[in-house]
Formats: sequence, structure tokens, C-alpha cells
Amino acid sequence: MGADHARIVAEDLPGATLQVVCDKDLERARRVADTFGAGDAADDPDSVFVRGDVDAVIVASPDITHASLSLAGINARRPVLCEKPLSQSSAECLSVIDAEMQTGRRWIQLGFMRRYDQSYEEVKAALTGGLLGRALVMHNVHRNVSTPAADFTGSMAISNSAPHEFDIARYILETEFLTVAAFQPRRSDDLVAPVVLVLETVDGQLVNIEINNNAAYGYDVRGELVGERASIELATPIFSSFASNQLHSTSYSGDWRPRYRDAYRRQNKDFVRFVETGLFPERASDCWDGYAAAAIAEAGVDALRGGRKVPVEMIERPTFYSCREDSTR
Ligand code: ISE
Repeated sequence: MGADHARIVAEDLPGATLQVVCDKDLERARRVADTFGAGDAADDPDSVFVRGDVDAVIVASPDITHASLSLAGINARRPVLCEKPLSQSSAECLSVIDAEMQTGRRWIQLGFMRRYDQSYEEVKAALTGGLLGRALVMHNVHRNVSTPAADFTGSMAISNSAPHEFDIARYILETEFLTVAAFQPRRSDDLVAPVVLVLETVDGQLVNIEINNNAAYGYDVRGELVGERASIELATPIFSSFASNQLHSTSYSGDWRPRYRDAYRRQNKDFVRFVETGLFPERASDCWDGYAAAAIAEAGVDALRGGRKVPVEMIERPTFYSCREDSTR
């Protein structure tokens, strides 16, 4: 993901310059920096945040480093686009929220890029435009070809992959979750089986999510929002279809990056505007959204382990995060 963001900044982000690429493996940082024409390479993230030639930082390192690097950005007063999740621990998310609130403005834009995907944009527009009537049920399917890391577990399907659905459902329905139940079938092999989650919102709606990190056939994200009068379904952008031997076929991407290429570009353009103006983007997710995703995931992991429905426990939303416009309060 870091190399992908470096490419976006270098090739597709007017107004931004790729200044330095940082990785704990300095040689790898140098390779990416050379590939995309960055001015420099580094292996010490803390030094990068305070450089005079760095205005903002994109964090795309392993999940467990996201909160500490976001705190480094806040302490250095540098806007950060942090890949999801903010943290897999809701308590750690609260420590970042505390630090950000103490500065009086938002610094962290979180990388829930599906908010910038046109198919979800049309789902949200259909609901806010009154075409569906009251939203009742949101169905979500999220399938990866194979687990993104060797040590991936069913719990990580909930804490690493499902946060995309937690966030996009909250964003589209403009609600919070009350409870979560989680189930897992048994595979015939030792691969991580799909996890099926059923969530209740505080507004009496249902959201179900299938996370399958070992779908094998392709990267496949589906969704449907069912209202009292109509429903709307996500469509996956298809740019070509193949016909041969009396067969007609289209292809799946191998992972999320081709499928959400445009969403990442649009998200990162909003980040550049955020850096330039200090105005937090209306559409973007922030530390509160990161905290909510972590709290829901923690309840989901408990539900999977305990085999029962679990309440989603969250603090009261601070007013600091309730309005979406100006971040420079
Ligand atoms: C990965 O971190 C992502 O963000 C992808 O969008 C998601 O599909 C994948 O499951 C995650 O591991």
C-alpha cells in the first residue's frame, strides 16, 4: 500500500510532491523512492515527520504502527492520511483522539477509501434522495483471493478486513451499531473460513457482512441496500468482457487496489486539499470513525469467540467530531 500511495502521489496528485519514502528496510525505501522519483529515502519515521521539506505524511505501514505514527503526526502538527485501521484497539484509538482534541483541530484523515468509490456514492445518494424509502437491511460481501498475511485469523477478518464495511455502513446509513453477532462455517482445509456478521443499528436496521479472505476465485465486493420502497445494488466496474468457445466472461481483480484505484485517487486528492486548506473533507473518515470501527470489531471478535450477540460499547461522541466542516476550530 505504501508503494501504491507513492505512485498516486508521484503520478496522479496535482499539487503534491513525493518528497521522501520511509520504510524500516532502507533499501526497499530507496527502491520505491527511485521508482517514483522521490527526493529522498529514510528508515526512521519520527525524523520524517519533523523535516522542514515535509508538509504531510501518508501512513501505510503495518496496522500495529498506525496509532503511534498518527500520534507522531499530531505532535509534529503534520496532517496525516492514515491507512485503516487507526488501531485494532479502541482504547488506543481514544489515545489518538485525546491528543488530536488537545490541539483544537483534526490532523488525521483515515483511509476508509470506499467512501470515495462511485458505487457506494450512488447507494448513499439513492438513500438521501428518498428513492429507497427507509433503509431496512444492508447486505455486504467482501471476498479476498487469499489471506493478506500468513498469520491471518478469523478474528483478523473482523479487525482488519471488516472495518471497511463497518465504516461504509455507518457513513451511508448515518448511524451507529448497537450489537453484533458473528458466525464461522467449517472449511475442509486449514485455511481461514469466512466470517458472517449480523449487526443491529441504533435505528433498528440490520447490516450483514460476509468476510471471506480465502475466496480463491477473485477479489469480489458486493453490496445491496434494501429500503421500504426499493433497493440498490453495488456494481463492479467492468471495462471489457471476453468471448471465446461459446463462453462470455469478465475478470475479477486480484486484490483491492485495482478495484478501488479511483477511490484511492479521489481520497488522496481530498487529503491534498485538507493539507492546503486545513478544512477537513466532508466525505472523509476521521479518528472518531477509526474508533467506531475498532469498537465494533472488538465486539465482533468477542461475539465470534463467545458464540453470542455482543453489545457495541462506545463513549459518547465528542462534539469535536460531530460537525464535519472546518477543522481549524
Ligand atoms: C486490506 O487491508 C484492505 O484494506 C482491503 O481493502 C481489504 O479488502 C482487505 O481484506 C484488507 O486486508
